[in-house]
Amino acid sequence: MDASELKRIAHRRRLDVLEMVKAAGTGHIGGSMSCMDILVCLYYEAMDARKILARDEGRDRFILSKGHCAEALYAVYADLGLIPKEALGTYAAFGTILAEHPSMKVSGVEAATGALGHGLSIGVGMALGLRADGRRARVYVLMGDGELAEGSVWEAAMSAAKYGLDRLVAIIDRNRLQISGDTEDIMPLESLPEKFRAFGWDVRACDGHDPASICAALAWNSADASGVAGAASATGVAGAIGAAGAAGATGATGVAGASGAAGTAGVTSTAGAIGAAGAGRPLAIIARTIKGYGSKVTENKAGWHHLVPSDEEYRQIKADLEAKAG
Ligand SMILES: Cc1ncc(C[n+]2csc(CCOP(=O)(O)OP(=O)(O)O)c2C)c(N)n1
Ligand SMILES: [Mg+2]
Repeated sequence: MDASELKRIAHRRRLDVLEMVKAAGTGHIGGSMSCMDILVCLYYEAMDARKILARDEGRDRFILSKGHCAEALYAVYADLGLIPKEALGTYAAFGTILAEHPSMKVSGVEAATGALGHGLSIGVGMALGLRADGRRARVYVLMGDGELAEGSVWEAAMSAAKYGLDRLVAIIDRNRLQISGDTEDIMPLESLPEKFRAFGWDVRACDGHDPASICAALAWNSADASGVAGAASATGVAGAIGAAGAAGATGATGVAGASGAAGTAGVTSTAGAIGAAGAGRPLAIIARTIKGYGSKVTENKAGWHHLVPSDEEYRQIKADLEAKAG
């Protein structure tokens, strides 16, 4: 699908989110709007939606670790036909299955989330299970950047590298805001790419509101992705970890010796290596986003993490999104 169509689809799904939150009188507009382009690129491009609809055992798995943004996921599910469109009107209502955080009662949901910091561990388990079953399916985990303050994320990151889970992809919605303010004030994350590399991961960066950029980062073997990956991840440190791990070297000499060659090789071959079975490194994609994306009313304002628009704000946000949705 072409990038401008993906972009329009994402804006239409943002309109669905707006309707859900306004009707329910609750919801997480900020984080839902920031991750929508990523969700659309995953479900309409990167993953095989037909296999997901058929619950095929070989389907790719997606885990919304930032489960507070369930309404964004429901909007995509309804459009794909996983749940009926009319069900969106029951979002967060008493007795609904479309609760404010996703549960496995909802067709398509692979893991119940909402308590932050667990999705990556679940993804590690799924990736191990799929590999044990001889399946080549991929596991994608979407996390918020504030969520990365949870220590369990880094335990999972270590184990993903230890087990060489090269079909596991962590996507970070890097909107730089969490519930009460700037991530760098609350719990500084930078340098995030270096943290993931130090944990033995490949790292790519993308513009989380540009479908072409997101899809390039999600691509497994394309030349584009290779460029992104090379630019983002080829350092002596990453190379050293990969090479030393592969060789079983633990001594300082082994790491230092591996650093130059492996670091250089990473520049050209990282994306290819990710696609190849047994290459051994999980992939982190850091998607630069804007919280509340789509309307000046909501963009980049921490308060919109969990606010409900007034009637006037609702009209303005709707007009802004409609102008972009086409
Ligand atoms: C374990 C846990 N602690 C606290 C919360 C409350 N909480 C819900 S959302 C949120 C902020 C999340 O920020 P971020 O991960 O950056 O999400 P986004 O900006 O994408 O909405 C917090 C602290 C939670 N859901 N789970
Ligand atoms: Mg955030």
